[in-house]
Amino acid sequence: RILVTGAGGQIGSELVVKLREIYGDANVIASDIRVVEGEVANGPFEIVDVTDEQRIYQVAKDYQVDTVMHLAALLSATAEKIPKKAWDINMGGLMNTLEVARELNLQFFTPSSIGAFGPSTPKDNTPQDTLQRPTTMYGVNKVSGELLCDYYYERFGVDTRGVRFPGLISYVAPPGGGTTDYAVEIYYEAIKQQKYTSYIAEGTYMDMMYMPDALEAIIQLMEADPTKLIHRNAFNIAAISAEPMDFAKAIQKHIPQFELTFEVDPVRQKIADSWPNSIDSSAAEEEWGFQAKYDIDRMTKEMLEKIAEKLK
Ligand code: VAH
Repeated sequence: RILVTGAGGQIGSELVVKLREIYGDANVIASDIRVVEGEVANGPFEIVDVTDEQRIYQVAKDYQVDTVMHLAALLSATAEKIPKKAWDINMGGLMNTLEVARELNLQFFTPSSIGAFGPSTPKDNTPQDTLQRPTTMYGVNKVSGELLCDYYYERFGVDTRGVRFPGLISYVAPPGGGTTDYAVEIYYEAIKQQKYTSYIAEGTYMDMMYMPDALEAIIQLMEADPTKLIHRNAFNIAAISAEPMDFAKAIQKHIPQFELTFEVDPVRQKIADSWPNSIDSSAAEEEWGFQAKYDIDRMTKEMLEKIAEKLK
């Protein structure tokens, strides 16, 4: 049985559905700080505030879970607005969930991010093992989280595993308070108004990934043979290195009149500028067979079709 925290978020809302398809509804317990609508509600659900360790322990014990996928967190732009609260939730929640995993001997997944890299990290084809001096609270949380998860593996033998997610693009639940959210908004605005004003400047490359590839990566990593894993927290995974104009060009193949303009948000631009342009995922490919399936054209076709359906 699997407990998912942050099940109402951008990743959680789709991961829970996919896990239930694979392992059965009753075997995937969704949890979040507030009640969640939609498909996630079609199976076991519990209110869990990850800053309450006892509550996490109780739910994990009651359902006799053997795995926890910890997704509850504040994303980069939100974390910059409320850094102390971001630390309390992102690090306090992680420590609490790791402690429960240690006490109940649970397999453990939590995502890191390209946000775990900083301005002094090599920007192109960022290596798996490299300098990580992030300059955002979110980045500090992610690099600390990677170290904490590796510590719990080395010190207590907790089977912790993680991936450094690029900006994730999906049409089910919107991201909340991320820097890469423009790459989701652009598709909704393309359908609604055939135009979008990007808060990230032209020419700003970041690694992006379509949600189906992200979900596949989580499941593949968690099912990987542990004797093959040289790294654990966390693996670089990459799919699409793109700047706003790349999305515009891909959209214009379907909506020729689509127009992209720019009104840069200095706060989120600063965050984006501190992150890599592209990352190297060879360690994940070699150690557990990671392979992204969606490029920007295949993702764009599907995103526009699904959002058009959703907004009917
Ligand atoms: C964010 N979507 O923008 C998240 C992610 C790499 C970006 O961490 O904060």
